[in-house]
Amino acid sequence: MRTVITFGTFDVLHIGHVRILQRAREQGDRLVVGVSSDALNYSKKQRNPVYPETERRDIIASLACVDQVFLEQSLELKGEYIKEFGADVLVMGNDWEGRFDEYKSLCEVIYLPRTDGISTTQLIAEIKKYG
Ligand code: C2G
Repeated sequence: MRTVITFGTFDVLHIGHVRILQRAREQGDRLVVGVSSDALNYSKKQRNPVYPETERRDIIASLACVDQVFLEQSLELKGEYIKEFGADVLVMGNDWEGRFDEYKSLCEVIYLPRTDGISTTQLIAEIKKYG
Protein backbone atom coordinates (compact mmCIF):
# COMPACT_ATOMS: atom_id res chain seq x y z
CA MET A 1 0.00 0.00 0.00
CA ARG A 2 1.65 3.22 -1.21
CA THR A 3 0.27 6.31 0.55
CA VAL A 4 0.38 9.71 -1.15
CA ILE A 5 -0.02 12.98 0.78
CA THR A 6 -0.67 16.45 -0.59
CA PHE A 7 -1.60 19.86 0.82
CA GLY A 8 -3.52 22.93 -0.25
CA THR A 9 -6.26 25.44 0.50
CA PHE A 10 -8.57 24.25 -2.32
CA ASP A 11 -10.79 27.35 -2.01
CA VAL A 12 -13.57 27.71 -4.64
CA LEU A 13 -12.82 24.27 -6.05
CA HIS A 14 -11.89 24.27 -9.73
CA ILE A 15 -10.56 21.91 -12.42
CA GLY A 16 -6.89 22.66 -11.55
CA HIS A 17 -7.52 21.37 -8.02
CA VAL A 18 -9.36 18.27 -9.25
CA ARG A 19 -6.64 17.43 -11.80
CA ILE A 20 -3.79 17.67 -9.31
CA LEU A 21 -5.66 15.50 -6.82
CA GLN A 22 -6.39 12.87 -9.49
CA ARG A 23 -2.75 12.88 -10.62
CA ALA A 24 -1.55 12.72 -7.00
CA ARG A 25 -3.75 9.67 -6.42
CA GLU A 26 -2.22 7.98 -9.50
CA GLN A 27 1.17 8.10 -7.74
CA GLY A 28 -0.01 5.48 -5.22
CA ASP A 29 -2.89 3.46 -3.76
CA ARG A 30 -4.27 5.90 -1.20
CA LEU A 31 -4.48 9.71 -1.16
CA VAL A 32 -4.44 11.77 2.06
CA VAL A 33 -5.08 15.53 1.72
CA GLY A 34 -4.10 18.21 4.22
CA VAL A 35 -6.54 21.09 3.70
CA SER A 36 -5.02 24.36 4.97
CA SER A 37 -6.90 25.81 7.96
CA ASP A 38 -8.40 29.30 7.66
CA ALA A 39 -5.66 30.67 9.95
CA LEU A 40 -2.88 29.07 7.89
CA ASN A 41 -4.41 30.39 4.69
CA TYR A 42 -4.58 33.89 6.16
CA SER A 43 -0.91 33.73 7.10
CA LYS A 44 0.00 32.52 3.55
CA LYS A 45 -2.25 34.82 1.50
CA GLN A 46 -3.38 37.65 3.81
CA ARG A 47 -7.03 37.01 3.04
CA ASN A 48 -9.72 34.71 4.35
CA PRO A 49 -10.82 31.91 2.03
CA VAL A 50 -14.28 32.24 0.46
CA TYR A 51 -15.29 28.83 1.84
CA PRO A 52 -14.56 28.13 5.52
CA GLU A 53 -12.18 25.30 6.42
CA THR A 54 -14.88 22.79 7.40
CA GLU A 55 -16.62 23.21 4.03
CA ARG A 56 -13.34 23.01 2.05
CA ARG A 57 -12.44 19.86 4.01
CA ASP A 58 -15.84 18.23 3.36
CA ILE A 59 -15.78 19.11 -0.37
CA ILE A 60 -12.33 17.53 -0.78
CA ALA A 61 -13.41 14.48 1.24
CA SER A 62 -16.34 13.94 -1.17
CA LEU A 63 -14.05 13.43 -4.21
CA ALA A 64 -13.67 9.86 -5.47
CA CYS A 65 -9.86 10.15 -5.72
CA VAL A 66 -9.48 11.23 -2.05
CA ASP A 67 -9.30 8.65 0.74
CA GLN A 68 -8.65 10.76 3.84
CA VAL A 69 -8.66 14.46 4.76
CA PHE A 70 -7.40 16.49 7.70
CA LEU A 71 -6.90 20.19 8.47
CA GLU A 72 -3.29 21.38 7.98
CA GLN A 73 -2.51 23.82 10.81
CA SER A 74 1.04 24.87 9.90
CA LEU A 75 3.35 24.63 6.87
CA GLU A 76 6.16 23.58 9.22
CA LEU A 77 4.31 20.46 10.44
CA LYS A 78 4.60 18.65 7.09
CA GLY A 79 7.22 16.23 8.47
CA GLU A 80 4.90 15.32 11.36
CA TYR A 81 1.95 14.78 9.01
CA ILE A 82 4.08 12.62 6.68
CA LYS A 83 4.97 10.38 9.64
CA GLU A 84 1.48 10.43 11.18
CA PHE A 85 -0.23 9.30 7.96
CA GLY A 86 2.59 6.95 6.89
CA ALA A 87 3.07 8.78 3.58
CA ASP A 88 5.45 7.26 1.02
CA VAL A 89 5.12 10.19 -1.40
CA LEU A 90 4.56 13.94 -0.98
CA VAL A 91 2.99 15.54 -4.06
CA MET A 92 2.87 19.31 -4.57
CA GLY A 93 2.12 21.58 -7.52
CA ASN A 94 5.21 22.93 -9.26
CA ASP A 95 4.48 26.44 -7.98
CA TRP A 96 6.17 24.97 -4.87
CA GLU A 97 9.11 23.45 -6.85
CA GLY A 98 12.07 22.80 -4.53
CA ARG A 99 10.32 24.23 -1.46
CA PHE A 100 9.72 20.89 0.25
CA ASP A 101 12.92 19.05 -0.72
CA GLU A 102 13.89 18.77 2.95
CA TYR A 103 11.25 16.02 3.29
CA LYS A 104 13.15 13.79 0.85
CA SER A 105 14.72 12.23 3.95
CA LEU A 106 11.24 11.01 5.00
CA CYS A 107 9.56 10.12 1.69
CA GLU A 108 9.64 10.67 -2.06
CA VAL A 109 8.82 14.28 -3.06
CA ILE A 110 7.17 14.93 -6.45
CA TYR A 111 6.17 18.30 -7.97
CA LEU A 112 3.46 18.04 -10.64
CA PRO A 113 2.77 20.75 -13.24
CA ARG A 114 -0.11 23.12 -12.47
CA THR A 115 -3.08 23.42 -14.83
CA ASP A 116 -2.62 26.55 -16.94
CA GLY A 117 -5.09 29.40 -17.12
CA ILE A 118 -7.13 28.91 -13.95
CA SER A 119 -6.78 29.98 -10.33
CA THR A 120 -9.04 30.83 -7.41
CA THR A 121 -7.81 34.46 -7.52
CA GLN A 122 -8.75 34.69 -11.22
CA LEU A 123 -12.18 33.13 -10.59
CA ILE A 124 -12.94 35.57 -7.77
CA ALA A 125 -12.03 38.47 -10.08
CA GLU A 126 -14.35 37.05 -12.81
CA ILE A 127 -17.23 36.55 -10.40
CA LYS A 128 -16.88 40.12 -9.08
CA LYS A 129 -17.58 41.42 -12.61
CA TYR A 130 -21.12 40.01 -12.29
CA GLY A 131 -21.66 41.75 -8.93
N1 C2G B 1 -3.12 23.84 -8.53
C1 C2G B 1 -2.95 23.38 -9.83
N2 C2G B 1 -3.38 24.13 -10.89
C2 C2G B 1 -3.99 25.32 -10.70
C3 C2G B 1 -4.18 25.81 -9.39
C4 C2G B 1 -3.74 25.04 -8.31
O1 C2G B 1 -2.39 22.28 -10.06
N3 C2G B 1 -4.37 26.02 -11.77
C5 C2G B 1 -2.62 23.04 -7.40
C6 C2G B 1 -1.54 23.76 -6.60
O2 C2G B 1 -0.28 23.63 -7.24
C7 C2G B 1 -1.60 23.02 -5.27
C8 C2G B 1 -3.09 22.63 -5.17
O3 C2G B 1 -3.66 22.80 -6.47
O4 C2G B 1 -0.80 21.85 -5.30
C9 C2G B 1 -3.82 23.53 -4.18
O5 C2G B 1 -3.61 24.87 -4.55
P1 C2G B 1 -3.96 26.04 -3.53
O6 C2G B 1 -5.33 25.87 -3.03
O7 C2G B 1 -3.57 27.33 -4.16
O8 C2G B 1 -3.05 25.72 -2.28
P2 C2G B 1 -1.60 26.22 -1.97
O9 C2G B 1 -1.62 27.65 -1.57
O10 C2G B 1 -0.66 25.82 -3.07
O11 C2G B 1 -1.33 25.40 -0.63
O12 C2G B 1 1.16 23.32 2.58
C10 C2G B 1 1.26 23.89 1.31
C11 C2G B 1 0.16 24.75 0.99
O13 C2G B 1 -0.89 24.61 1.90
C12 C2G B 1 -0.26 24.58 -0.45
